[in-house]
Amino acid sequence: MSDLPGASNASTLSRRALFQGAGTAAFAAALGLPVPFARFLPEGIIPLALAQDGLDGKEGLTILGDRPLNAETPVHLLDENITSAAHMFVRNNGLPPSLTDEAVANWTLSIDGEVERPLSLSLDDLRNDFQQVTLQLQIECGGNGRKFMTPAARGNQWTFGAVSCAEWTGVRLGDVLNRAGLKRSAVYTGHYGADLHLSGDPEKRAISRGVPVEKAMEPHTIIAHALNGADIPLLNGHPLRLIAPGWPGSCSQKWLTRITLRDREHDGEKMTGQSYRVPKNPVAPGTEVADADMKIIESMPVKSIITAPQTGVRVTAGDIFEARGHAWAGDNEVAAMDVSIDFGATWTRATLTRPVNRYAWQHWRAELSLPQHGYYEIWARASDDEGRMQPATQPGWNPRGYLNNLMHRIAVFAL
Ligand SMILES: Nc1nc2c(c(=O)[nH]1)N[C@H]1C(S)=C(S)[C@@H](COP(=O)(O)O)O[C@H]1N2
Ligand SMILES: [Mo]
Repeated sequence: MSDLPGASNASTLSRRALFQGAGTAAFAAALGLPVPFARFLPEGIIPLALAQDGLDGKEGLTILGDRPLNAETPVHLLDENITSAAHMFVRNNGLPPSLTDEAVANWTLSIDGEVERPLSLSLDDLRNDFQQVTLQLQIECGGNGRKFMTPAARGNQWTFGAVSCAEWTGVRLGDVLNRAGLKRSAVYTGHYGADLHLSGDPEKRAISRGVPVEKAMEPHTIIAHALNGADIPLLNGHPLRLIAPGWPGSCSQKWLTRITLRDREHDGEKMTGQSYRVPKNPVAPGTEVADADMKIIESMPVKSIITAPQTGVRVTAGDIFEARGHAWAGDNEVAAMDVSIDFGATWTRATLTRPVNRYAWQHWRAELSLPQHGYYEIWARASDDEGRMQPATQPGWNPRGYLNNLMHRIAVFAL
């Protein structure tokens, strides 16, 4: 069902077992050892020996769950200016499609709904008939940081690593929509992908989200067929995915097969109810909020990470060392980056680059030194161009734990 390409070794077998929930016999086969207490292993718990073994084409990711498969990137592995495919997090709501060469060769993207001329485009059509663009675009899961919400919110307990900024190549969604001709009635998109609902029921959708037409027509919203100059990894949406940068990652449909133009807000799977929505007005932590009092998340908030040094590092007191990382701000630009070595009592301005293109990560660096032997933390916080700054603790609590842009901290020991 969700077989991965290149199935030839034991580790791939283990992954296949994980995907298919094939159970403990497959775990034992993959480990090459009996698992005497396998009958007690709770469902959904992956033997560590296999979890460490990782995922095809991925390196060092922390697996949060296997059905659906979700894996985040330890922050120090995000140190690259352009996230490599191996370090790109994975967020699945369902089961990735099984892709044969034939399925990829015959891939079509349909554009329908409120358009003058419905289109059916092959990968070659997209490559040959439209201007190709290459952009560095950040994608952050709406639930990144959920782990730090109090009271806790249900869902994947992402820490800081459900974010990436890679170099994507593809075509502007706006160019494709202009080719189809938007009717005046078109106000929202609805996205569909080839993955399966967790139940395996082909009638059900894992996720189908959309964006207002203004966001769809924005020149950085693209249909991508390549990542860092190569095919997109299967787990990140091969052979075609949407990227609506700066908005919750869920707007960036993977394994893209169809975009339908709607004459109203899209109401696909995970567009309604409490999914990817936050209270219209702030609520006290723990409050239950009626669906009618929730609004769809659009731009993600200002945020940053410290990618070096790695938390727990040992440095020599008095020596100068570099701290660095990245910052981003949804639809906005990051205007300033500050770091502190004294638990936020004083702050030093870091050097911050401009984005190479809108929606690209901005990179920051600061030279630091610690006055004497002891325990320190580096705290880092970004401010956007409208004066909004990352909070030291959780921002507005919301029922599903979205948009947690609290600042990142690392531990440092001075010898
Ligand atoms: N078809 C499809 N597209 C999807 C998803 C999915 O489950 N199925 N997950 C979404 C969510 S919630 C996020 S955060 C991003 C994650 O992208 P990545 O897995 O490539 O990092 O993909 C989005 N696109
Ligand atoms: Mo997400």
